[in-house]
Parts: sequence; structure tokens; C-alpha cells
Amino acid sequence: MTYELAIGDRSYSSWSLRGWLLFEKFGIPVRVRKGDLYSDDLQGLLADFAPARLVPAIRTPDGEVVGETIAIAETLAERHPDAGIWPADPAARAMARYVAAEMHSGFRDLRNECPMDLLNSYEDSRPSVAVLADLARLEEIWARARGRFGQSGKWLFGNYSAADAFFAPVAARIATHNLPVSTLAKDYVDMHLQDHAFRRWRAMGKAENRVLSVYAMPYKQKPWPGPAPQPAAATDEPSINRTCPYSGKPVTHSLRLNGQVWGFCNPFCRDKTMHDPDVWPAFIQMVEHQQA
Ligand SMILES: N[C@@H](CCC(=O)N[C@@H](CS)C(=O)NCC(=O)O)C(=O)O
Repeated sequence: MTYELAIGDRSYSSWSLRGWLLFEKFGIPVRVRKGDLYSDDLQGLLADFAPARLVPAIRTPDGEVVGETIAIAETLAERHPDAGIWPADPAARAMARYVAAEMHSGFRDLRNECPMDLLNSYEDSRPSVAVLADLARLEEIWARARGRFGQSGKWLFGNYSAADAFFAPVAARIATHNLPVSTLAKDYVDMHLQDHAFRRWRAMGKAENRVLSVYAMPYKQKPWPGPAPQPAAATDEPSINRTCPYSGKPVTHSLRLNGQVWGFCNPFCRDKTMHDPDVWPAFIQMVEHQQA
């Protein structure tokens, strides 16, 4: 038995992103089950995670259901004390818990006015005074965390911690809504956009190929503010490999990248790879092995 994680649409569900990062960044195996937001599909999924009423929700290997992202973080930290979910230093850990809890319960104006949408990015936006106040508060706590505890790495408390998972969707909001922030905050936002786990999540969201127009904003679009993925395209050509790099099953769907054709055992795994080929370790290993 492994953990199960219920999530919503990857392009839009900011809390699902946080919940998934808590597994992905700390090497905890999990079976992800996705439901479409605002649909019976999600309600059906959540019925299997009773009494959860929102995503993310998890089921532990021994069958306990936990909802609320902050409770999921604490449950995983308790069950995996060596995973580094919270910083090892007690003072850093205290502040990391504090800022993650503040994210969990606060920043409502930023969250309401600037929804997470990993499919779109805007030239400008008109942040309200309340959103600017949320940004000022973020600047304050990010600068304090980095200044006091950030020497050993590039994340808020040095190494990546649950606090960074909690702020990943905020980083996406700042970047895609082009919100005004300091250089220090922008550097931290860029860390998230470059992070391979974050990029895997975004690539999977693109592979889901589901657009929720309710999140569209009336602003001029700009290119995605993170690293531009290598161009790859779906193809029917025969692939170099016969088995899928992820499952070992026979190839059924292929993509073309840098003049070579690679195969996968289902359309989702082909498409998630196609949308950002550089961030999938098993795929990269296969390509490098073939080229060696
Ligand atoms: N406080 C909750 C918030 C979770 C939440 O708002 N999830 C949204 C998706 S991002 C949801 O499940 N929406 C479905 C609905 O409202 O029916 C947490 O920390 O997990």
C-alpha cells in the first residue's frame, strides 16, 4: 500500500499543487487520482476520500484520510521525519511553520483577485490596494526568512521545505499576473518557475488539456515567464525505444524531439513529456543512454 492523493485540475488547483509538491519534493511515493474541478467527477473522487470535501486530500497507507494542506504537511512530516519537510534547525522550523500557516489562512485578496492559471500569462494587471498589501507582507516574510535562514541554499530556509511548497502557487501568480515585486522576491519567484518538480506539474496540466474559461483575465497575453520548454511534437512515426521509459510497457504514442522519435505507453505520458522534455528523469536517462 502507498499513499493516495486526490487533486483537481493541475493548471488551476493551487492547493492541489501544494499537496503534490509535499510528496514530489521529498521523495514520498504516492498514487495521484485526479478529478475535474467543479464537476461530478471531483465529487465522485472526493466521495472515495470521505470525509474530505476539497482537494487535496490524502489517504495514508494505513487508510487514514487527511484533508487541509497544512494538516497533510504535518502528517507527512510526522510520518517521514528524515525527509526534510520542515527545516532541521528549530528556529528555522518555527518560522517555516509560521509562514506556511499564514499562507494557509491568509493572502485572500491575492488569491481571489489573481487566480493561479498555469496556461496563461499577462502583460499587465491592475492589482488592488489590498493585493499590493498582500505583496508587501510577502516581501516582508520572504526577506526575513531568506535573511535569517536562507544562507545554505536558495529557498526561503536554505533547502526546499514545506514553506516553499506553500508559496509555489503564489510565485506563479506573481509571475503570470506580472505583479510588482522587489528583486529579491523576483529571484525567489524565478526559483519556483525553474524548479523541475513545478515544471513537471505544469507540463501535466498542459497534457490534461482542459481550459476553465472562468479563470481567463481581460489582459494582454505575454509568453510564459519561466524557462521555454524544448520544442517537441506528437507523431505517428516509429520510435527508437520499444518500451515506455516510465512503465516498461509497449509503446503506443510517440513524440519527435531534436529529430528523434521517442515512444510512451499512453497519450498522457507522451503529452506531459512533450510539454517540457527536460524535466523527466526517466525520459532523460533513456535519451542519454541511447546517445552514449
Ligand atoms: N483550505 C483547503 C483549501 C482547498 C481548496 O480550496 N481546494 C479547492 C481547489 S484549489 C477545491 O477543492 N475546490 C473544489 C470545490 O470548491 O468544489 C486546503 O488547505 O487544502
